[in-house]
Amino acid sequence: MVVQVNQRTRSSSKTMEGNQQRAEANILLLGAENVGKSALTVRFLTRRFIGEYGDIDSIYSHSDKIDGRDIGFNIWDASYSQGGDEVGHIGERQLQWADGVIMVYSICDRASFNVVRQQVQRIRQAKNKLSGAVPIIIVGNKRDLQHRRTVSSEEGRLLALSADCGFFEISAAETYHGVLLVFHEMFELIREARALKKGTAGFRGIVRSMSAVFGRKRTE
Ligand SMILES: Nc1nc2c(ncn2[C@@H]2O[C@H](COP(=O)(O)OP(=O)(O)O)[C@@H](O)[C@H]2O)c(=O)[nH]1
Ligand SMILES: [Mg+2]
Repeated sequence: MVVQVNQRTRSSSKTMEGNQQRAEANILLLGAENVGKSALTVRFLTRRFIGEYGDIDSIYSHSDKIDGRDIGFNIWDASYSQGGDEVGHIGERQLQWADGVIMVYSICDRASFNVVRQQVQRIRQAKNKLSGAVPIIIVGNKRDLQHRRTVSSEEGRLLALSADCGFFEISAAETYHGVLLVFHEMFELIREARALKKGTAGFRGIVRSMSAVFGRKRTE
């Protein structure tokens, strides 16, 4: 695991656009404390679940291959306490850096679901057009703790639909596969968003932009 102490610049991802050999994606993890943001990150980086994690705001770099293409993931595991007193605060610097945002809550912690709701609204209502359109995936974590569930899958899915976000319920503790799916889907959404911006969207991208115009939401 490589810990990047210094923040990477946003331009690093831009210089890679269009290059079929290697692409970079800056992914920001947001959500309340104790929901499993670090567990998700470490699972993706090492395939392991180690149980306890510090609360350090860090950016990690990780290389992966998707469809034979090298992808450089830069993952910002944001510390919630950084936001000060304001609930659901998101730093401007974080949003400028991010190509995509993964918002995590725990299915047994309703307060953490409310934090995600607030953060999604904040991003979608942002005056800055760029952050208003940033791809977001909402993740309900700790799926293994069904007996302590207080947030239903439907509530999570509805929130995602209403704000045009992806949605997954996973257990970082139990499986690597679900975590991998989240990051790979995030990369796919980032790729589509870049193509849309450049006017070279594929079929999926066109369907997405039509959905935005006619208000039909994605269900996947
Ligand atoms: N049962 C269960 N516990 C988890 C899961 N993911 C994380 N945890 C635990 O929840 C606590 C908080 O996790 P952490 O990743 O530090 O949360 P963060 O504050 O959002 O970064 C730790 O004790 C983890 O072991 C999960 O999927 N299932
Ligand atoms: Mg953490």
